[in-house]
Amino acid sequence: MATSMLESGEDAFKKIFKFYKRRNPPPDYSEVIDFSKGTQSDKVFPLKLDSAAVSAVDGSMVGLRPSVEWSAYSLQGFPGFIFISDPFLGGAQSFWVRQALKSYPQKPNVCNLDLHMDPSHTQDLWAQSADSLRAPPAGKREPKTVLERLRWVTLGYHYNWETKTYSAHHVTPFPAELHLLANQVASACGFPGFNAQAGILNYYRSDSSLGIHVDQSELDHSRPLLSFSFGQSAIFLLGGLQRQDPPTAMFVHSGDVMVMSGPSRLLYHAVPRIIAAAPGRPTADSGGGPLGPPPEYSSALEPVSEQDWTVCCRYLSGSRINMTVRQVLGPGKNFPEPPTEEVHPDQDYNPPQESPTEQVHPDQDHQSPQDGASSNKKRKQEPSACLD
Ligand SMILES: O=C(O)CCC(=O)C(=O)O
Repeated sequence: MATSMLESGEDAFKKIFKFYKRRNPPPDYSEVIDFSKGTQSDKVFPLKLDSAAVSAVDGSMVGLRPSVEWSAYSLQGFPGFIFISDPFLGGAQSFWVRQALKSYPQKPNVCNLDLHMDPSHTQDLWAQSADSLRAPPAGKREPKTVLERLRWVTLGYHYNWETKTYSAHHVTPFPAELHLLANQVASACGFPGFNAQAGILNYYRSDSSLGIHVDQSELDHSRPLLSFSFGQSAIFLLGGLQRQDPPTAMFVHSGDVMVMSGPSRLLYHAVPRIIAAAPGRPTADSGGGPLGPPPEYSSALEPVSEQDWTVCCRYLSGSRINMTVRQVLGPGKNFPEPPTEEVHPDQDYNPPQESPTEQVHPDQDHQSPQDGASSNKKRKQEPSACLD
């Protein structure tokens, strides 16, 4: 959508969000930046990261190539925004996908299903779903498995969707391997000592979107926000400090890593659309492609069995997983005692929404996409109202 078509003073972000969310007719993607094509766009510049930050040995511990080999880019007009085009070793994405589906939804982590399901039914979503997902598709519309009803998981300091805050009183151990992954990526981007303290995993179906928001609930904004994507592709919109600033659209593919830091840490952003990954991209339907079981050299990553991989492939054939990792507190800092109003809630941060056409779950919030994207006021709704 040409920026010249926007009127001054209007909510340009909302207009462009709706443009890319539109189903009929589908949007024109010609202006969407594709970092996998390198510096094809004149807004994209190669970025030199700290080549010594992630060695071959350190990287392989978490499935990363050495940082000297990464394709990292900056984007004109967005200082502090870093896009790393799939820095993972061939096969290593499968480990992270399995973690996101099998391990991270487990207790004591928190997920959307906990809000309205009996605890005995949210104990092990993988075990409840694996057989159905392993079975060949029956052709007719099948009821969704609980894994397919997962919309978000929180890790570490658990984000409270109602108060839009983190608290010292609701914290569980942050997964060590994800901490290490985040630490290595952050180091390469110039943030040594990044301490992953909170994670929000978003699980998108093909018709999901994530509304326009700013991540500002963390108490220290000098630390970057890291984002890891797996599975189907998406359109990601990165805007400005105000809704009037027109966002830039970019494709995010499986394996891509985004870093929002410095002046880009508090920018509006959103995901208006999930897009089927192009053939040959490392997603579920690429069969024995690059997202297959990890190779021997990533020995620190527990291998993904064929059986588990079948489940992941079936899940990913229509889904995208995004893991954001955040440092909540500055180095050596604690939560203020007692908590004060100084905590700034995320504006409009809500988990991914599905389009109102998919009315599978009676208790799902059928908020229209426009509602999800248009309001700039803080939402006070119950988390369960906007979840599965
Ligand atoms: O799914 C994405 O790429 C974006 C996720 C996001 O914006 C968030 O969790 O704050």
